[in-house]
Amino acid sequence: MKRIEFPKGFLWGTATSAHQVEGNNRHNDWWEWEKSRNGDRSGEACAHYDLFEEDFTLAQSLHTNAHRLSIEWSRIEPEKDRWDEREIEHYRRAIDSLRSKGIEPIVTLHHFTNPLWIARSGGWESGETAVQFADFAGKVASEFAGAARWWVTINEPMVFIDAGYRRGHWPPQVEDDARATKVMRCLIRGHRMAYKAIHEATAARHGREVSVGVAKNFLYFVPCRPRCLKDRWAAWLRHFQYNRLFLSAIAGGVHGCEALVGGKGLPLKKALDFIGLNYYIKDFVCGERLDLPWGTALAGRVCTWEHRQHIDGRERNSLGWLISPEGIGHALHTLKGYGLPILITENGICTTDDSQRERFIKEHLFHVAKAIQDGVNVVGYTYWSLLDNFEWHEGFEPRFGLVEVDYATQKRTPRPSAAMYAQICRDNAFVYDGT
Ligand code: IFM
Repeated sequence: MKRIEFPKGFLWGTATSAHQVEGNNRHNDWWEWEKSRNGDRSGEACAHYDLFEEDFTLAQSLHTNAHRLSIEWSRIEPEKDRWDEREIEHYRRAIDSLRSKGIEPIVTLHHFTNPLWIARSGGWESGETAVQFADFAGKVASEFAGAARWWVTINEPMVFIDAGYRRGHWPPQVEDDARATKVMRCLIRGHRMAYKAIHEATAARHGREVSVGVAKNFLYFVPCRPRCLKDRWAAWLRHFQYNRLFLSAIAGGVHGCEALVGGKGLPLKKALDFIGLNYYIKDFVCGERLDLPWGTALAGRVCTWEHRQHIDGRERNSLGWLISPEGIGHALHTLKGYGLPILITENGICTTDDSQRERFIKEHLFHVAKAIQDGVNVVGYTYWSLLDNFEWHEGFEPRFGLVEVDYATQKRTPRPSAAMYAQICRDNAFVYDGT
């Protein structure tokens, strides 16, 4: 048994995203796409748009001091250059509600959904989208930066690219590496422009410092056959492309040079104040198709090699993802190289066995604490998710919440894991009985 302690001032929180919890986000591309497919539609979701006060009171009862939420672009700007003041007021109330409860808001600006007018004018394949996104970011920052210090521009850019433009199971359902590469460049540009816009707007309007980052999903890639050189090389390259390239293109310094191999013409100045880490799983990589020419492999494309997960009987979540707590330590040590504070913006599990969630949280936090002891500057942890919610194309079945949602009645019931997490948040420490 060990007592694991965290640094003073550590941020303990939960995370959600607008489309997954609010309900009735009618003006975005997901809403439109959901109409035409078999499967759950987001619909009312968790009715969090109306119930945010109750939900933030729950977050407060968990002794959290931070909460990550996203602002739905299609609500604020339902048509090009038309700002909806009522929706701005809604988010002002939500952010103020968090602050009044002693909970630091962490505001995400793009969490997978796009306003329909953006999607219809080319989405993130159009160079204009980065400009529009920066406008939105500047507008929102000028409204809320007095109340919010932490800003995440884009959530999980590589997931957005991979699911929407390479594997094609999310809108706009494209399966094309060249188009995926183009989207990656536009997202990098969008992040960089939004970074500048947020800083400019907050300095001008509020004269205060804010921290702007990206929420970067990190996969723990390991070679299928640890002794096979091809597999090891493939795992390293996949790590380079998936985990590092996007960050390197915005982190500046020597990492900018790394990004240069990913694409010509990327600007290399620093545009990142902290790194948001989203970590869930480990993935096995095999190198059978490592015959790709170098140029292709290093052109910044989303990787096209086969990679597969071993069916090796290890622990999985209810979606079949392979759980690997040590992977979060690996991610943190990798990210340490960027020399920026790291905020864990997502980590969580979908399961119907709540004791698995408790174990998951403690095991991951154990590795987080170990990394902090090794000198990694981790400033906070936000569990995904406060509530069960709409898990994109997987619908409502996966249960990620500390708090159970009955979708028929919208009744919230905190799970035992919520009480366990609350105790960790309150004590800034926990007793670990694992190995
Ligand atoms: O629900 C998602 C979230 O929107 C982004 N990160 C991963 C979560 C679980 O899949």
